[in-house]
Amino acid sequence: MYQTLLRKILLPTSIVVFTLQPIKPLLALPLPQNDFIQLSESSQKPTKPTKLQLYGSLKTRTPMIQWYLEELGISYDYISLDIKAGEQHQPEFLAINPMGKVPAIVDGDLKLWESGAILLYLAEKDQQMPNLLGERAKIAQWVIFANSTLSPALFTASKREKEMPILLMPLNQILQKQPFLLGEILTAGDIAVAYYLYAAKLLLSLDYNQYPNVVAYLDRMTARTAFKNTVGKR
Ligand SMILES: N[C@@H](CCC(=O)N[C@@H](CS)C(=O)NCC(=O)O)C(=O)O
Repeated sequence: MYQTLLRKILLPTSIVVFTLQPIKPLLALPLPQNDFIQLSESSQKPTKPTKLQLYGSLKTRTPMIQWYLEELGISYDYISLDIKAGEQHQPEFLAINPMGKVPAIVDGDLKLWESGAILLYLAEKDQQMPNLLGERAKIAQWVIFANSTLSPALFTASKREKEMPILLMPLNQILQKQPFLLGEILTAGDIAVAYYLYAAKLLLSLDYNQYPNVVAYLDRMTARTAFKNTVGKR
């Protein structure tokens, strides 16, 4: 019986154990470098990290995006398009934004246009968005308000007189209580709203003197270093 046990179980096991022993340290060794190179060349292309690219033009909404990129400390390459010469309608740019409008960004595989969407993307990218769905929606609310309600109200002559008090009075009340639109912290919503308030003041010589908290807000926003390095320079 012992002989059978020795022959059937112990002997084969010990052969396996002893045969594997010298191999074990070999398994722990890294593969030779060349093997790694061949492996990665044949199975997957090495991905080169690329810098975010911003396509834009000076007298457009592009500086608003530059302002936020600067606030967040995100480095980027700027590709300037000559809007007057129609470079935004060239096939190279239409492949990025088929609508032929600036600003637009390319970030890795992502091509994104619409200034509001870009601001919200940058906030997400830089982990500036709160965890709570409702709080994230509030930031989107202000960005969309700036683009689709405030900007047309300020820049459309026929709307301005009627719309300005309707929008600026509540804005003035909100800014009486807090330094930024959503409280103590600057968000992408502040960049969008302050940008349009500033642009309308500059381009149309609007004054907001009836709304002192809006004036103080705009003074605070335009005193920021990131603003001075971008929008303020144009
Ligand atoms: N709602 C868009 C507006 C984009 C837009 O109209 N961009 C203008 C410059 S601010 C443009 O590219 N104009 C050139 C053209 O229309 O050919 C956004 O916020 O990005």
